[in-house]
Amino acid sequence: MKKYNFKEIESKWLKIWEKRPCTRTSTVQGKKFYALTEFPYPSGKGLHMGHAFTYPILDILARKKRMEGYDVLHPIGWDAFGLPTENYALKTGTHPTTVTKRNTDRFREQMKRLALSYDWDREVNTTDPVYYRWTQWIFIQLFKHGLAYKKKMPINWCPSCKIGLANEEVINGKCERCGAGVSRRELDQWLLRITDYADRLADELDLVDYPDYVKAAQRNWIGRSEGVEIKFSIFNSQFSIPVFTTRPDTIHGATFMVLAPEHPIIKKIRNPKFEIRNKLSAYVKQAKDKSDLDRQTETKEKTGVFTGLYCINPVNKEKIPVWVADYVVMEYGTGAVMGVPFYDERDMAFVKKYKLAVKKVPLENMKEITRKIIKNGWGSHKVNYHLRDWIFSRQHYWGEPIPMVNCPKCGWVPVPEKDLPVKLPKVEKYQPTGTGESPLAAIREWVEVSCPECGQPARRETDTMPNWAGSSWYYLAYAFWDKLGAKSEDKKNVFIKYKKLLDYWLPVDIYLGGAEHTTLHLLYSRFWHKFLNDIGMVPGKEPYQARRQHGVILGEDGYRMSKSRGNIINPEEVMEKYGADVLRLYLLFMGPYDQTMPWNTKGVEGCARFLKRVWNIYQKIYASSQERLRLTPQLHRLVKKVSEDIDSLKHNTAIAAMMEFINSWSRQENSLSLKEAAIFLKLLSPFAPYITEEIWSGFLNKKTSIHQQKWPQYEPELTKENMVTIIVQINGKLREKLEVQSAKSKEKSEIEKLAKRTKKVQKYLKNKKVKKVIFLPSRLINFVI
Ligand code: ANZ
Ligand code: ZN
Repeated sequence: MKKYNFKEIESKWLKIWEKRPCTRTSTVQGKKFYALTEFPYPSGKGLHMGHAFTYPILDILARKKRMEGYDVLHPIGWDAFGLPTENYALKTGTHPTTVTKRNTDRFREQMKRLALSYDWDREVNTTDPVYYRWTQWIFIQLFKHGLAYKKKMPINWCPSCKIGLANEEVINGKCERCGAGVSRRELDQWLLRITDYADRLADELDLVDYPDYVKAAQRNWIGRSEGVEIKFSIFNSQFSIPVFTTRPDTIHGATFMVLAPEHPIIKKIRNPKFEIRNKLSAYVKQAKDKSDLDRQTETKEKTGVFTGLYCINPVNKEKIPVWVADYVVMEYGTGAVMGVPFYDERDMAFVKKYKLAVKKVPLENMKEITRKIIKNGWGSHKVNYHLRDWIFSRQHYWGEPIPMVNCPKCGWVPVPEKDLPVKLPKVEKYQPTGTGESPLAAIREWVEVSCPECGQPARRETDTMPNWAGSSWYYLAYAFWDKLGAKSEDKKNVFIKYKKLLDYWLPVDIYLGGAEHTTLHLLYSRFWHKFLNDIGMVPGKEPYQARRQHGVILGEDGYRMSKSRGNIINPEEVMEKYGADVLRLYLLFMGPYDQTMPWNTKGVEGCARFLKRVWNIYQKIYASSQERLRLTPQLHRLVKKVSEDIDSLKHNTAIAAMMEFINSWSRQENSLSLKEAAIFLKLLSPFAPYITEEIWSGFLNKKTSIHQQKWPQYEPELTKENMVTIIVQINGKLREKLEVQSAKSKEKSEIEKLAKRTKKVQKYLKNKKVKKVIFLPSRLINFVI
C-alpha cells in the first residue's frame, strides 16, 4: 500500500498545474461568477496566518463554481504602495521597486503552494506605471468634474523628524519613529469631494447584500443628520452667527453659545479688552495642536474661554454669552452651537465648570417651533453629514504622483492624458524634505515643467496619492488586465476599449475582506465607482453585489498573534510539516469564517488524520458493479449538504459532514461503487486540491484534472426523505439493516435479493438451508433456517 506523502504530491502537482492551469478565466459559458478577495499589501514577512485563513474561503467557492460550469473570475494582485516599503528602502537604500518585486515574488510562490486558484494572467500591481496611469487618469476626471480641489488642511507633524505623518504613524499622540509629541501643521492639500456622494452612498446601500452591521457602520460614518440652521445676531454689531441644531425644541433652554476655536467671527470682531484678547488667542493657538479625536472624546474635561460677545436668541430675544470651546469643531455644521445645559450633557458639564446659567424649561413641539423659526426667517431646514471630504495628498515618496501642474498664470492644470503616466522619478533619498513637502520636491528636473496650457514655466505637484487610491478601482482592472498585452503603450481609454468585459463581469458577485475596511476602503471604492458610472465608464451603481467579512485567527494562547507575545504561527511552517491541504482544511474547519478563533495544534493533527484516512480508503477500493446499499442515500445527502454549505461559505460544517461520511465509510469498507467514490472525491476537491488530484489521476485513473470535472448533482429521491429502513432477521434475530428506496421496499423478491448480498447475511446463510422467508413490506424480512 502506498503511503500518503504530501510533499511528493504537492511538488508534482504544482509543476503540472503551472504548465496546465485549470483555473484560467473563461468568458464562454454565458453565466459568470466574480469572486473578489481583498488584495494584500506584500510585506517583507510573506504570507501570515490571516492570509492563509481568508484566501481559501473564496478559493473554495470559486473552485466549486468552476465545476458547476460558471465562468469564474477569481483574481489577485498587490496593493504595493505604502509606508513599510518606503521605510525599508530608507533604512537599507534599496529602491522600493526592488523591495516590492522581492516581496511579491515570495507572496506569489506561497499563494501557489497554498493552491489558491487565482488567474495569474490578471495579476495587478498598484505600483506598476501601467496600472497607476489609470489611477492618475481617474484623478484627472475627478478634477475635471470639480470633485478634486486644493485646500489648507492640518496634517500630523513630527517636529523632531520634520516630516508629515500618516495617521497610522501617530501612536497615542507620539511619532511612531522617534517618540516625539506630534503637533499639527497646515498644508495645502488635495481633497476629493466624496461628500457630494454622501446621500447616494447611504441610500444605495439598499441595493446590495452586505452584513447589516457593515451597512450600519457605513451609514453611521456618513452620519446624515437633519436639523435647522438658526441665526443668532450678535449684540451691538451687524454680524450674526448661524448654529446647527437637531433639537430646535430645546431652544428656550439655551443659556450660551459656543464657537469652534477656528470660527472666523473670532478674528472679525476684536474685543476692546486686551485681557480677553490675549486669553482668546492663547486658547485658539493651543486648540490648533490638538487632534479632532482628542477634542471630541467625551470623557476629556471640557475647556473654553469667554469671547466678550453676547448674542440674541431669536425666539425669546434673550441675551446670552458667546464662548469658544474646542469640543465644537469647525468642520461640522456651522462651527457654532447653542448651549442647552438642561437637555445636553456636554453643555451641562461645560456650564458646571464655568458657572454659567441653567434654564429648566419644557420642550417645545418640534414641528411647530421649526415652522415658526422658518416662517419668521430666523432659520431654515438643513441636512448635515459627518462624512468629511477625502484628504488625498500625502507628503511621501512611495505613492502615485498626483498628475497636476501648477502654473502661475493658469492655476492648476492636469497633465495631458496622452502624457500619462507621470512616473515616479528615481531619487537618491526617500527621506521627506523637512519642510513638509514630499522628497519629489527636491528633484528640480522633475518638478520644473512647462505649463500644458500656456507653455510658461510651471511646477509639478509633488504630493503623492494615499494608499487608498490604487485599491479604489482594482476590481475593475481585473476584468481586462489579461488583455493589456505587453503592458502596452497603447493610449486608448481602457474603460471604453474593454467595455464589454466590464459589462460582463460586473458587479462583483461576492467580495470578502476584513472588518478594518468597513468604512474607508469600501466607501472610497463605492464613491469612485459611482463617479465612473456617472461619466459612463463603468456599468451599474454599485461595484460589489455582496460583501462578507471574515474573522481573525488568534494565537494558541487566545491573543492576537504578535511578535511581542511570541505566539505567531507561520503558515509556511505548517505547510512544511503537514502540507497545504491540511492547513486549508484545518483553518476552515475551525469554525464559521466570520468568527475570531484561537489556533489549536491538536485540531491540525485531526485534519491530517482525516486526509490520511481518505487516502487509505481509496487505496482499498475495488471496482464492483455490486449495488451499494448503505451509503448511497448518505452520499446524496452529503452532496446536497456540501453544495449548499459552500455556497453560504459554511465550509466548517461541510468539512464536518465529509469527516462523518468517511467515518461511516471506513466502518463498512467497499460500500461505495467506484462511481460513487469519484463523487466523494469531487466534493472534497475544492478543500484539498492536491490529495484529491493525486487520487483522481492515480487510483481512479482519470486523464483530466479533477478540478475540471462537473460538480456532482444529488438525486432528491435518493436522499433520506424517500428511504426506508428494513430490518433483516435470521431466525427472528436482528442481523442487519437495509436502507432502500421506498418504492423497492414493498417488493419481496427485491428485498430478499438485496439482503442476501450483504456480508452479514451471507455469513449466516453459508451452508444453511432457508426454510422460509417472512416478509413485511417496507418493514422486515426474516430468514428462517
Ligand atoms: C442644541 C441641542 C440640544 C443639541 C440638545 C443637541 C441636544 P448630530 O446628530 O451629530 O448632527 N453640534 C452641532 N454642530 C456641532 C459642532 N460643529 N461641533 C460639536 N457639536 C455640534 O448632532 C447635532 C447636535 O450636535 C446639534 O444639536 C448641536 O447641539 C451639536 F438637547 O443643538 B444640538
Ligand atoms: Zn499656464
